[in-house]
Amino acid sequence: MKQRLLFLGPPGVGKGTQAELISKTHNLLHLSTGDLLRQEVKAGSQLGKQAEVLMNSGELVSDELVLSIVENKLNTQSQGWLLDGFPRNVNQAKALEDLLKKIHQPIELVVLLELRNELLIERLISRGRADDTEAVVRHRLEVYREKTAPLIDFYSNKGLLKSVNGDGSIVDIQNRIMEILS
Ligand code: B4P
Repeated sequence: MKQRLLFLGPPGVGKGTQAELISKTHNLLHLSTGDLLRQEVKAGSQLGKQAEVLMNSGELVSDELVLSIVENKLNTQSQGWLLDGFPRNVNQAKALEDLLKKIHQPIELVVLLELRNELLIERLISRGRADDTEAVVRHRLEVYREKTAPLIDFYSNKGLLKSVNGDGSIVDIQNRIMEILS
């Protein structure tokens, strides 16, 4: 069973939903940079204040800020982990590679969740978070295509990537992911 996983895909595809389920059933540390940033925003920290403006406009938060969060969590980690929503661009992916080399914990599998734009927009707008208005969602999708989608080739070229259809019930998608983890 694969123990060091990365979930990749556009906003609203269900990365967070599936990551939570799979990390529980497989006893992995679930590390969502989105959740960690939202915690900082809620706590009103300096970091949270910087992140909030960017998140609410659909932009990515700075690499420096996100990397400091992830490094702290992974450095002390001995069990398996599931990274959800990180890395978000090639620079973050390269920094992660360096960090994982240092701690001798290479990625075992990158799961790419896929879904067409109309369904992504529908799901996010009905969720209704502060960054889920239609205009912001459309911008987040553009940011994804431009900055995050290049990671598909990045990981595919390393032979690490498997795609999963993100259309269907939560349980169906969970089963599809379980199949490729064994
Ligand atoms: P994230 O928190 O990562 O959120 P997301 O991509 O919008 O959502 P996700 O794909 O996890 O969808 P979910 O399961 O929730 O990012 C938010 C922001 O944080 C970014 O825009 C950025 O500003 C910042 N950020 C985060 N990481 C960063 C990084 N590394 N670098 C820089 N900035 C970063 O599902 C969406 C909805 O669909 C939910 O309502 C869910 O209930 C529903 N759903 C899920 N599965 C479904 C299904 N099968 N059928 C129907 N509905 C479903």
